[in-house]
Amino acid sequence: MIKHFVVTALICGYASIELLAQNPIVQTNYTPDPAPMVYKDRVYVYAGDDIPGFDFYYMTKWRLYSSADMVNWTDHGVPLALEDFSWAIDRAWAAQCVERNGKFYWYICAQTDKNNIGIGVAVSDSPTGPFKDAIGKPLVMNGSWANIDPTVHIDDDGQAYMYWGNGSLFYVKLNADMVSYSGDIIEVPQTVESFGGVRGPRGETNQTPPAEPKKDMFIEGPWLYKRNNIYYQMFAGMEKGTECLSYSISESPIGPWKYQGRIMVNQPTNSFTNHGGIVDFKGNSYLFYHTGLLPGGGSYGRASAVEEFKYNPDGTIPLISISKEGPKPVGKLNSYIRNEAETIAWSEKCKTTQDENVGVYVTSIRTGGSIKVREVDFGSTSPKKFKASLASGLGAGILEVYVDSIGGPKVATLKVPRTGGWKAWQTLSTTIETPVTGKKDVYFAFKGENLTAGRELYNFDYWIFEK
Ligand code: FUB
Repeated sequence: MIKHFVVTALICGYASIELLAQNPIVQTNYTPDPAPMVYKDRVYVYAGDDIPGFDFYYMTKWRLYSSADMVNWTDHGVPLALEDFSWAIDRAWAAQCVERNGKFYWYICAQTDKNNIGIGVAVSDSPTGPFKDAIGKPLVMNGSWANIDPTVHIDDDGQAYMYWGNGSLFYVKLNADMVSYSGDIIEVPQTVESFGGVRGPRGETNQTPPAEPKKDMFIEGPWLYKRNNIYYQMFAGMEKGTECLSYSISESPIGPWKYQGRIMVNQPTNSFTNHGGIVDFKGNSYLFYHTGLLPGGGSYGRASAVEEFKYNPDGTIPLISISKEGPKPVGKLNSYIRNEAETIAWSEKCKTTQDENVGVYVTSIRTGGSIKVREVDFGSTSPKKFKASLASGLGAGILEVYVDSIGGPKVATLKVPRTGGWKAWQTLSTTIETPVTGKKDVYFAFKGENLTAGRELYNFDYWIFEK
C-alpha cells in the first residue's frame, strides 16, 4: 500500500438531506474498496471498513451491501473479519467475492506477521455468509508487501485466474476447487504499452510512489473481467500524486495487455486512493469506486460510490466522472412485504449494527435524522396501516413517515414508548393519515417528544404497509 498523501480538503454538500444525493451509496459506515458481484437478481458489494481519524488503513473487517434496484442498498453487516482467519493480524484490505457452482469464494488480503501480507480465501454457501476460512492458511504468502487486492475471474472454459498486486502485478491459475492453485506465480511485465508507464525507482519499503511517474502506471487494485470477448484489467493508476482508475485490455486472460487510458481521472474525491470494480446488471454497466466525500471522511474514511456508464461501440470505456446523483433506479420496493430498515437510499443521523437475534438493524437514531427509501410501490389503492418493529429503552421517540419529501404528505406517525429495552422489539401499528398510491420516495423522519437533539431515540428493525 502506498502510504501518504496530501489531498485537498473539500467542502462537501452532504450535511443535510439532499433530494438527489445517492453517492456515497452507504452513509452509515465507511466502505472502501467496493467489489461488486452480480448474483441472480441482486448486485452485492463486498467492501472494506474504514475508521476515519487514523493516519493509515487500520482495517479489521469487511462489510457487505446489496441492491436489486441500484438505489436502495441493504446492509448485510459484517460477514467476515480478521478474526475469522487464525493467521491474520491486521490490514483487512481490498477483497473480492466470486461465485462458482453455488459456492461463494471471498478472496481477501491481510497482514500475516511483521513482514508479510498474504492472500486468503473464505467460503460460504450463500453470498451473505456465514463465511469461513477455506484452507486455514494463506493461499499466497511469500514475504512480500505486494500481496494485496486479489481479483478473480472464471473464464468460459472454467479456468479461474487470480491477479493481485501493489506496484508489481501477479497472477496464478486457480484450481477448480478455487482454494488452491497450480503452476508458478507469474509477474506481469509492465511497460508503457501494457500499463501506460513504468514505475520509477522504489523506496526500500515499496511504499512511496515516484512523485512524477512516467505517464500512468499500475499501482494496485486490479479488477479482471471479460465482456464481449475482451478481457479488461482495470487498476488504480497514478496521476498528479493521487490515484486514478485506468485500464488495459487483452485477447487473453493472461495478456499481453494493451494500455487504453484512464476511466476516472484524479478528481476532487478527498481521498488519495481510488479502487474500483465494474459489472453489468439489468442491462446497464456500472463502475463502483470510492471517495472520501462522506462527512467526516477522507483518505482513511472512504466510502463506496457508483456511476452508470456505456461502453463505446468498440468496447473501450469512456471517461467517467464522479456524481452525487449516482445511477437511475432499475427496480422498485414492494411496500406490502417486510422491508428491512437497513435497506436505505440515503440516511442521516443513524448507524447500523447487528446481533444474533434480529440480524442487522438501524441504531444510534437521533432527532433530525432520517432514512430515505426510493421507488416504494403502493399500487393503485392506498394501504390502511403502517407497521414498524422498534425498540427503545427510554421512549419519547416519534417515527414519522412522509412521501416525496420530509414535510411532504405525512402518511403515518408512530409514538415509540419504552419497550423494555433497546433490544425489546415491539411491532407498533398505526392507521394511514394521508392516502398514498403509485411509486413514491418514502422518508422515515426521526423525532423526539421534548428531547434534546443528541439523545438516542429508538432502534428500528423493519417496516411494512398493509391494505
Ligand atoms: O483499503 C486498503 C487499501 O487501499 C487497498 O487494499 C488498496 O487497493 C487501497 O484502496
